[in-house]
Amino acid sequence: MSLFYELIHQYDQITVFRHQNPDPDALGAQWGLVNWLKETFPNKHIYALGQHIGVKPHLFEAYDHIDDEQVNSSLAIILDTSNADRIDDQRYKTAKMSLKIDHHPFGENYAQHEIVYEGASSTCEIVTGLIKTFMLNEPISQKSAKYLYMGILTDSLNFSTSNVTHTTLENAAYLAQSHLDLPKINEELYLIDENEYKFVNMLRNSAIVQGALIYAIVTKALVDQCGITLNLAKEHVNDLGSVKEYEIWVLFIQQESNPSLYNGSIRSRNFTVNDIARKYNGGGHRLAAAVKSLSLGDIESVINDLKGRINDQKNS
Ligand SMILES: [Mn+2]
Repeated sequence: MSLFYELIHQYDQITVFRHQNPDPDALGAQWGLVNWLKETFPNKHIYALGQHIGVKPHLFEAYDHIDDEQVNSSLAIILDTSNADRIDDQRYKTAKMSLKIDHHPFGENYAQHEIVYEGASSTCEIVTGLIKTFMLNEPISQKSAKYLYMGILTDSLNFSTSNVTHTTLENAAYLAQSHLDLPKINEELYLIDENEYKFVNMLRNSAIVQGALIYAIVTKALVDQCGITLNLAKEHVNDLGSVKEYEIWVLFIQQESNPSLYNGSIRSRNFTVNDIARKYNGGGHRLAAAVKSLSLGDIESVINDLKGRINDQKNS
């Protein structure tokens, strides 16, 4: 804990990074931390780095464009990212000092210092805990609190995943003290438009069920037909979940840059899936993992491995 404060006190220039194709946890942690640092240390220079924007860019802010020298002299804080390759802006390497804050398992040691809690339901939960201790439980600004709350809410699927603990709820309650408009945050995050609605219907209709496994392969042609993007389609993996009979659900999405390859998101309530994901250029959390750059043949192998996992556990 004290590591975080010592590092922050030591550096007047702080650069904040997160992973590529950011989800609301990566973005919420980044913008929550950046705003809180700016508010708390008005004399320091704080920068948010990255190129990729999330699927709801209007909910977050515009990145800083800074030159290499400014990165060199900074403390780099890298959020929600377990492997170095996935960091959006590789200049984190040139920073004077680096600190990783994350909740993903099986990480790589790319930073000089680490604050990693695999048990945390989100990176925002960890960042909130650090800030809460620093603030001696005094509330932070509504703006910073809202960003952090969005990450806690989305990564924990509205406080429903197995890694939600009293700490998750305490940290969310701490943020709620900043007069958050909770129904409005829910609307901003979860209301979908008609195009997305059309997509979800098509997704559910085209999904393939094999025993307790359900999966769908989403092509560019399909999303074009619905008027949405491949990136947005990926956010809908859990539209295949919450069915009692399906233990594992998987969404494969065609790559924009190489249409013969697909990325996938694998989810389960009970069955470990990240060890299988690691065999297919991926990884992630025990019950929520991703695979990358798969041919249709690879997809078949992933499906077989996942079916094997279901059979093994049912027989054991
Ligand atoms: Mn996360």
